[in-house]
Amino acid sequence: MSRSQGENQNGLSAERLEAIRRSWVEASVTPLWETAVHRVAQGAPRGRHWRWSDIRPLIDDAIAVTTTENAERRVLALTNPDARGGRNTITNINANFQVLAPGETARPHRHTANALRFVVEGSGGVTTVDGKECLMTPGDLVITPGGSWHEHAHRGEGTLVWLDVLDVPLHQYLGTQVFEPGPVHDLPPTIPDSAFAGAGLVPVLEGTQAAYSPLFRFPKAAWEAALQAAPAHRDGARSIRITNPLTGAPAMPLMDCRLMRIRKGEPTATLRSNANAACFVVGGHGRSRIGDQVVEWAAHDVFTLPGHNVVSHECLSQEATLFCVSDWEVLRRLDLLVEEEA
Ligand code: GTQ
Repeated sequence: MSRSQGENQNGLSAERLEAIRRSWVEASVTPLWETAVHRVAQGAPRGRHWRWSDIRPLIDDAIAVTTTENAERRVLALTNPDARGGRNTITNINANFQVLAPGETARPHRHTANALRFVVEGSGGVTTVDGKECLMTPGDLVITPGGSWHEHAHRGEGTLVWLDVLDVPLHQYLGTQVFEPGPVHDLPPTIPDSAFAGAGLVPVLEGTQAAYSPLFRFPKAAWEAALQAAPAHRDGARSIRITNPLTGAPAMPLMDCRLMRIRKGEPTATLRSNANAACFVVGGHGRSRIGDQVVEWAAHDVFTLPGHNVVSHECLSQEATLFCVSDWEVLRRLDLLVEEEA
């Protein structure tokens, strides 16, 4: 059948088609066949990499630019154009560097997002979580679970720098992000860390417990000892998870935290997972294959492992330690986790 000019493939006139389009807009409907939702996946996103050698000078500049009186938090956020809106680090996870100069404090607040702090540089830091003081020396991990009051102080010398990892993107997506500034009020009861001094020995508690670990601080010496003693996997790597000692679940419900140690000449088994991770290089240097990409990393770099890629890590120093935070537990709980050795 021949089509007369001004008609489209359905025989509609240009005017009629235009009227239909206007009616869609007015009715707030969208023709799904004209959007990309049924597009076949174009392959996994690429990993992103922030080198410490690029970031470290920016930290001194951040101190020059603002004070903690002006800024709620002096934070340099690691932003990735591939992650929703270009403001996040990776799907479901943000990683940021936070900075305090000696004598500075970051005022108390709380939010529904879970956060953790992995100390990079400087000593004399203290994060107070629901009234519990947690010392921050390099390599220490401090969690500030969703809903807990937290504030930071630098009572030592030199610049204090730590990596913040938060599940903010997930809360943005779910619409559950709530922020409350201090002053602190309605502090919940907490359990002293000494109640967990023996591995596997936990107090019997009355009432309902929070969904997160009552231990907020995981000192470097403790995780180092556990990591060294962990049985090696077939590929030679050793890994530990940071858990809630009362339940064995992740220390915070929506972020899975692991420390992994790899050694020279023993690349990790290739694994494909649909979980998304942000990895901090605690020490050593090496490279990671992320799909067909190779990221060469050194101490204190941050890189992302976007889900669906085949991933393997390789150490180029004697040994290397990676701290990786992922949405693994979110996907697992939703029965969405897919992992395979590839
Ligand atoms: O220290 O409470 O990196 O509220 C982003 C938001 C850190 C914090 C961040 C925050 C914090």
